[in-house]
Amino acid sequence: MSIKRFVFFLFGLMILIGCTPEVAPPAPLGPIPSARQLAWHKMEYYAFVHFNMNTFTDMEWGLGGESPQTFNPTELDTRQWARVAKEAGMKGIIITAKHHDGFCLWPTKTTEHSVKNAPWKDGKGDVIKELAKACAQYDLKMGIYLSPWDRNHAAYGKPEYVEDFHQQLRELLTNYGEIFEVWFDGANGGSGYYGGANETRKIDNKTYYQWDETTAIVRELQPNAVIFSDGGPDIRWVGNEEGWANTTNWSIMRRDEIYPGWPRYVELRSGHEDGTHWLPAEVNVSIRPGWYYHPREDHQVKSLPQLIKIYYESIGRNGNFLLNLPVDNRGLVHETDVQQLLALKKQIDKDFAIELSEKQTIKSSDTRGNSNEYGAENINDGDNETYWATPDGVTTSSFTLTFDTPTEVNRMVLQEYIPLGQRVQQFSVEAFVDNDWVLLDEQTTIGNRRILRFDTVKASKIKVNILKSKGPPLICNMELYKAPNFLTAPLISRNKNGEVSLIKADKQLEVYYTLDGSSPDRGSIKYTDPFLVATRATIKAIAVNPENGESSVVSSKYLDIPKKDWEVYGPGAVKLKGADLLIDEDPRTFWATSENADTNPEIVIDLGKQYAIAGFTYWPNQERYPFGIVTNYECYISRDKQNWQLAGKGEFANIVNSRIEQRINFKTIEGRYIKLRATQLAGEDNRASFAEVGVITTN
Ligand code: FUL
Repeated sequence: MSIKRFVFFLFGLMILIGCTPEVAPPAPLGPIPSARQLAWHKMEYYAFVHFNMNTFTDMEWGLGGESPQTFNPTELDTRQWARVAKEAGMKGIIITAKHHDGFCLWPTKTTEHSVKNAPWKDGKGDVIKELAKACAQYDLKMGIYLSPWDRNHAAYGKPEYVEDFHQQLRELLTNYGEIFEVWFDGANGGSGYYGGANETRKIDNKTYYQWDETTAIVRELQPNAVIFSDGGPDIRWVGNEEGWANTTNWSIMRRDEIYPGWPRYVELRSGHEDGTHWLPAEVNVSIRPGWYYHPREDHQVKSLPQLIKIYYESIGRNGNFLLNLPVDNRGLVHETDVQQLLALKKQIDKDFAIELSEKQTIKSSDTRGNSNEYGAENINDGDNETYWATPDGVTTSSFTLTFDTPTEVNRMVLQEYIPLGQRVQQFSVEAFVDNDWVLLDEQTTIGNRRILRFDTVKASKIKVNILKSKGPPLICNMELYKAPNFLTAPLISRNKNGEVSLIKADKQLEVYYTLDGSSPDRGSIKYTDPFLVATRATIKAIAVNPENGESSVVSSKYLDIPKKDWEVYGPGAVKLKGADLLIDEDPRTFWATSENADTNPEIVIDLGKQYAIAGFTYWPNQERYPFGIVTNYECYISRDKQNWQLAGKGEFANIVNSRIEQRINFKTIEGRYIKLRATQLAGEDNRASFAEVGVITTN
């Protein structure tokens, strides 16, 4: 028998006796994740809680000289935080144990600037201990944010402070059970209280905190915890605080180039294709504009469409999602935030309700070793430890799922088997619809988890083409879903010309509206394109899901006369340049009077013709750091811009804390010109700002 024949005989015999020859597993490719990083990838979605001194001083960055007496929550209940996080589907909570102002939420031995000198619980409280207990009760993991920058510490800038910083870390990692993540913030603005010195201190972010020693402490005390900073060493920042990763997102980076405060931070959004270390991205964003609680942002909690977008652009783009909850000064997650968190959970549950690839057949012509061990059926076996792999050298390939019956699909989840490295550089997805292949999407990276959203197709097959990969692609999971149309009330917007648009969150929805104040239903006017509303009207609109007839809640907006012919003047009948921003129907833009304005800055609006005016509206500045908010006003009306009649004066109560539209009604006066005078402004800036001004007419 020749050698060749003998080998065939041997293989035949082995198959006969049921023992398939073992296929060598694919070799790891490039940097691979550590065990602690792999565990972190499974965390997926968890809460950040910014709650500390700033919560009581209404600041984002405290100065460091605040009195511990200021920290005094009235209803602090960490179990409420944990319950909310759990109900929202989160897996852990990271707490700001110490922010830049230096106040410590636990009774540290390193400083007097802590809860032990606060009135809360007579100085016997420990927020970290309470949170650790609550997390244990709700089966959540706990993480710690410890700011390296400390604006309170007298020795900040000297080696003594770093000793205390390390000691604080030791306390936090020793006394509160298991910690899953330690969060080091790269921010440093220099100036501070520093024990009363009130000066600016510069440190070298790369060397001052002795990062090697810092890492060693974490490894020693919490070997399973990951360390977050701009550049890791375990987890990286995603390079923005808005809640998105790039569509190309490598979990690897040339880590040695990165340090806290790295100026090339935009590269953090995509990672480095030629990375030297596993360094996956965490997407941190707040549910409100600020990280800390400010009553003035109560109306700016992110909407459901905003949160959904963030979900798909973080978790769906190979990142983990760290959503910040600014716990309020009672010590509770605010009711509005709770409502939005639960709305997000409900919508995500709907989107991913029924997995469609289960029990369907997946095949590929390129299977490593032609055995089941690396066959395509591993892709939908519900087990992420098994995966499809191609033979060595085969980096372009595809796999196809065949449905028993044509099935509607609009979401795809794809996962690479990352313990052996991230590989895929380019891929596309096709659907077999009515005997034709249709391209659904073409993208770059997959990584731990990629979620694609596409228009619903009724497909008999779905094919994933790996177009480019650094080595044999290893795919451990694919899921398919048919998310229902995203049903939320339409957004009503009107431009300066008076044209109204009704914006829907999902293009599959139908929108119906009325202009007479009655409740809209499917028999009302169907919206197709923007339309002119030239008179006063209350528009009410609903979105309807044509799939099941379900309708959204009603959105409603009062529209007065269009602003098409309006012009804005300053004192002395000068037309104000750029002031159109205060009559552009968009409260996100604003216009402000100039620096050296009179003590009572004012604007005059020419309405183009005479109306019966019965009031006005004012939107205060919606900027993150607003200025020039008018708190007290006088309003005058004139027919000729010469003779003015006082129509109303007063205060916009609570406008700084609640920056919503103000509506002031007065006795009807005929006139063409309206003058708004600011008799008092919030803050020290003497400019008056106007985000939007409108009138209320009666004819
Ligand atoms: C930033 C900090 O300066 C903010 O205050 C906040 O803590 C955010 C999460 O990180 O760098």
